Formats: sequence, C-alpha cells, structure tokens
Amino acid sequence: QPRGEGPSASGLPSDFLWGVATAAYQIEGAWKEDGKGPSIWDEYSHKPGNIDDGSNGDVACDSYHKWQEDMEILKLMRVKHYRFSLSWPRLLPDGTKGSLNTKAVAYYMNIIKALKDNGIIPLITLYHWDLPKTLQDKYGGWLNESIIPLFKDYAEVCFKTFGDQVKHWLTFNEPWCVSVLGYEVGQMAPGIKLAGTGAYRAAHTILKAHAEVYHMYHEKYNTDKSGKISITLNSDWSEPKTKTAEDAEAAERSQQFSLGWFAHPVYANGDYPDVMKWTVGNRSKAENLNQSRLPEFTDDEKARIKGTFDFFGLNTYSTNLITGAKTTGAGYFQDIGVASSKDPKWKTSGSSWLTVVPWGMRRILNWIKQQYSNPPVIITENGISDRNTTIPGIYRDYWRIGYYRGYISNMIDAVVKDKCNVIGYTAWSVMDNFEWSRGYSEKFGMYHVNFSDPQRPRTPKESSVYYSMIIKANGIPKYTPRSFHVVDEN
Ligand code: GBH
Repeated sequence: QPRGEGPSASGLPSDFLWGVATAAYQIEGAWKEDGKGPSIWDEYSHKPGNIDDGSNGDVACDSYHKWQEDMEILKLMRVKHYRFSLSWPRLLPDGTKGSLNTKAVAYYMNIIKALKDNGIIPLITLYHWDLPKTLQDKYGGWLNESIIPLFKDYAEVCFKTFGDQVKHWLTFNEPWCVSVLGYEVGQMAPGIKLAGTGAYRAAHTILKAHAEVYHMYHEKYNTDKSGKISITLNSDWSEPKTKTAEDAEAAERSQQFSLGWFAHPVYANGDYPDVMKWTVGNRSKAENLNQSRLPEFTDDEKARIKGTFDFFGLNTYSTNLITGAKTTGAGYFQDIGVASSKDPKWKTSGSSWLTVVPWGMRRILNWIKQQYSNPPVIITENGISDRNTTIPGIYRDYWRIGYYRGYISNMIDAVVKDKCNVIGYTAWSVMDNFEWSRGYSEKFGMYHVNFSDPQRPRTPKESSVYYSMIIKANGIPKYTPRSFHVVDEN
C-alpha cells in the first residue's frame, strides 16, 4: 500500500509520520515472568490504596504474550511508526547491566523485527516510568545522581542490542510527571512526598542523565548518522484566564514552570528558565534557606545539556485557564503562584484534567516555535479517555473522533498557516491500557480491551477506523462516514 506518497491535500509533507503509542508497564503484563525484575510500579500498584480501582499492571493487556495480535492491529491501522517503551527491569532485572535477561531481549527483538518487516518505524522510549525497584531501594531513584551511570549503562545495552534496527529513540517520557508526581506529591510511583525539593532534585538528575545518553548515542552508536534521539516532554496549554497583563504573565510563568523547566535547558541555553530561577530563588530566601531549592547547573553541565536533541517530543492533551494567585509554603505548585481552572463550556472526557480544547494544540505549537527557534516537533502523545462506559456505546466513540479531528486540524493549521515544524503525530493510545493511578477506570484506546476476559480480546472502536482514514489522507479526510455522526450524545 502507498505510504505517504502522492500529493497531500492537507499541506502536510508527504513523509509526515503518523503513529500510535503505548508504554511497557501499561500494556505488557507478565510482571514476574521469564526473569523480569520488579519495578517501582509493581511495588506501588500492589500497595492497597494507591490505584483507584485497586488494580495493577500484573497482566494489563497481556501484550507480553499477545504482541503478534498487537502487530496485526498496527498493520490494519496502517501506522507509519509505533512508539513503545522498553522495560528496564525486564531487560536488566536488578537494574545493572550484569543482569541482562536474554528472554527480554528476544521479546523486544521479535517486536522490532515484525515492525520492520511491515515497514513500521519503531520509536523507542527508554524510560516510561518503570524504574527497577532495586535502584529505588538502593539509591533513592532519581533523587540521587548516582543512578546516572546506571541509566547510561542500561541505555548502552539497548543501543548495542537494538541499535542496528532502531533509529528513533527517546530517553525519558515526561520527566515532569516523574519528578512532580513521583517525588514531590507522591501520586505516582515511587510515591515520595518531598514538597519543595523532590521534584527539582529529580528533574535535575533526569536532565543530566538525558544529556549523558544523548552524547553517548551520537559519539558511539549513531555511526551512520541516520539515528535520532531526544526526550519527550508533557505540557498542556496555559491560556490566560482574562485579558489582563497579570494573567498573561501568570500563564507564561505557568508554561515556563511546566514545559520550560525541561525544554529551556535542552532547547535553549542549558539552564532553567530565568523566571524559575528568580522565583524559586526569592522564595527560598524568604524561607531563610541559604540556597535555592532549585539546584544549579555548573557551566560545564549547561554546555553538556544544551542542544541535546534531534527533535522536540511533545505530549499534549488539554488546556487550562491560568490566573495569578498568592501562595504560601514551599512546594513546586506554590512556587508557580497561579490558580488553574477550566471553562465550563469545554467538553469533558473520562479524565478530570482532560477537557477538549483543540485550539490549545495550535497555541502550544506556536509557543514552542517562538521559544526554541522552531525545532522539528514530533507529537509523541495526544488523545482522549472514554466518557461513555457502556457497551456497545463505547465502540461508537464519536467524541474521540471529534477530539482527533479537532486537535489534528489545529496541528495542520499550525504547520500550514503558522509554519510550525511538526514532522510527526502519535495518538495515545492504540488500545485501552493500565492508566497508572487511575487503573482501568480511564481508557484512551482506539481499540477496546476486555480486561475481565483472560484472553484480553481487542475490539476496534470507530476512532481506529477514522484514524486510519487520517493516515491515508495524510490529513483530515474530506468525507466522514455517516455512521460516525448518527450516534446521539448521551
Ligand atoms: C501521559 O501523561 C502518559 O505519558 C501516558 O502514559 C498516559 O497513559 C497518558 O498520558 C494518559 O494520561 O491528576 O490533575 O494532577 C499525560 C500527562 C500529566 C496527564 C499529569 C495527567 C495529572 C493531572 N499527565 N496529569 S492531575
């Protein structure tokens, strides 16, 4: 079948990358099979009270056994790339390179081979949150810079093992979530609550680890120069709540504290945004601390971090209205000094934080273009959770079709009208999966997975057909099948 050939009515380049994404812990299951070591998510989800529905990823979509079926879905959908993550504790059960698990190598090698045999580009995330438990226990995880060489070792094993086959890499998925939710508010594994310092310390370690792996890849493994490696950052769009200068400033500050925190070091000058350094520094002083809670990079470290990207990986889902707010106490959210809200007119989803605001996509892409000199962007995640939990209604997911149509149209406007350099788009997710602390209560799939059936059957929702049409049209298809419109909102 033709892939990205021929004229493209949408104005997107004909080699535009359309794909879908997953992550190891969310789909694989087989949590202690074939030598896999425990991860911090195994431990966290097994502790009562941490996951909304008391579930865990022990089996999840059982993709460890059903990857061939997943492959058929990817082929049917005609995706050009598949973004998935490797499980560090599956490959290195005790976290260190000496513990290499050959069964895990075989598992991922099979997937990579099958993708390539079908002309699907693998885009691999090295770290999508499932840290080997041993490294959390022994070092305190990302709070401790001693784990940088261990992450580097793990990355090196992956480059050595899969690097001939795989040319598209991401070091970290959403360091914001790891840092803030994992080490500051404790809403994700490892569940550490260190208000005011945990997130900043974890982020500092992650940025350094990312830079080390970026340099190692280019110095030792990307010998034919065909490979690309970057980091994926998450950010929703911060829209000023009113037209006042104060709200404009608050929204910009919020954007800098979320996306700029990681993007400014990598894509600008090797260092945190000025507004972060200034704000956290002043607040630390007011707290009588003798140094800022935001750690500092040395000049050498800045030079090492600056420019460690081959593209900009962006996960974006929604928009928030931002207004300035007086805050007290030491904490990442207090430091930002804003209040965030939703417009009651915005459509909702199965996730409280996820409202449907398609124009937010265009604005965040323009913000990235303006802030970081228009880097090539791959949207590495975008999608919506179910808000209708009844079957068969769940298969007629017209709200998901509407979401994709709206967000992708705005992405196309950003490319065609605003000249934003977006080179790829990845939908989250190909199938329902384990949604972290929300368990199986929120589902982002274009395929339904029946989690009460041991076979974990996958069934297409209408959005999967619509997304294939988008891929085929290399943009929004001119005609939408009537059946996609006739389902009543309920
Ligand atoms: C992504 O994170 C993840 O990469 C992916 O694994 C996940 O399945 C997908 O999104 C869908 O959620 O509870 O109000 O504090 C998206 C970014 C940032 C979205 C944190 C949820 C929590 C908001 N996430 N956010 S709140």
